[in-house]
Amino acid sequence: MKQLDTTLYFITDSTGLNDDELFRITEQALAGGATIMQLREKNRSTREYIRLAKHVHEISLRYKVPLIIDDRLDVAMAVNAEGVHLGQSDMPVKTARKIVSDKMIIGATTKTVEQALEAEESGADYLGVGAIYPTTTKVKTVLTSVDTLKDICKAVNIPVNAIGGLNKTNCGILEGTGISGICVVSAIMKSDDPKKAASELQAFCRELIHSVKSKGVCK
Ligand code: TZP
Ligand code: MG
Repeated sequence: MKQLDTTLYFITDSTGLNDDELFRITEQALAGGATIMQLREKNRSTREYIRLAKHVHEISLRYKVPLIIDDRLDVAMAVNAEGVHLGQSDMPVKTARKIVSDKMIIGATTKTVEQALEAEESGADYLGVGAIYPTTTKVKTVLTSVDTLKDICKAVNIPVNAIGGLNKTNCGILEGTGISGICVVSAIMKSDDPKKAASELQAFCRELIHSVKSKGVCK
């Protein structure tokens, strides 16, 4: 298994932002303590996606934070990103793993124990599970219960991150679930002070995971 720190997984959303604003928020999120990040672009041409990914990768390399590209293995490979994140309607994890070596991080979105086990078996390195709360970020998703999240954490041996509507005031609900971290978009992207938001979330989340681990609740 890879040594991945998914404690605070920052995901971008460039909707309504120019490039400089996106890069500035990305830099602040990483300076604040995001431990892994994803560039998530839904409405860009391949060329634009690669252009942005190259630039964001220059930033993430400076902070030694792994960059994951959403949906597109080709874009991830083109910019030498550290990983790719695949949903249930993207390239299957097994297919992606045939194309790339074990070095490439592959993440998968899963909503059931069955999907989680299949992703793990196919070579996924971590899972994103949610949405835990309703989200204002543009995404096709349904809510996942905290019980299902717990079941998934118990069923697999790879890191599981919760996602969806999470912020520092509501992620206490995740205590004892067995997660390795949280994924956030708006809690950082829409903050007036993204660096502070990332720093607070990281500290809170580390405490949440550590306190549970020390009680022996999760693996
Ligand atoms: N998948 C499930 S919820 C979600 C994704 C990509 C969006 C999470 O965004 P936010 O703003 O942290 O709720
Ligand atoms: Mg996807």
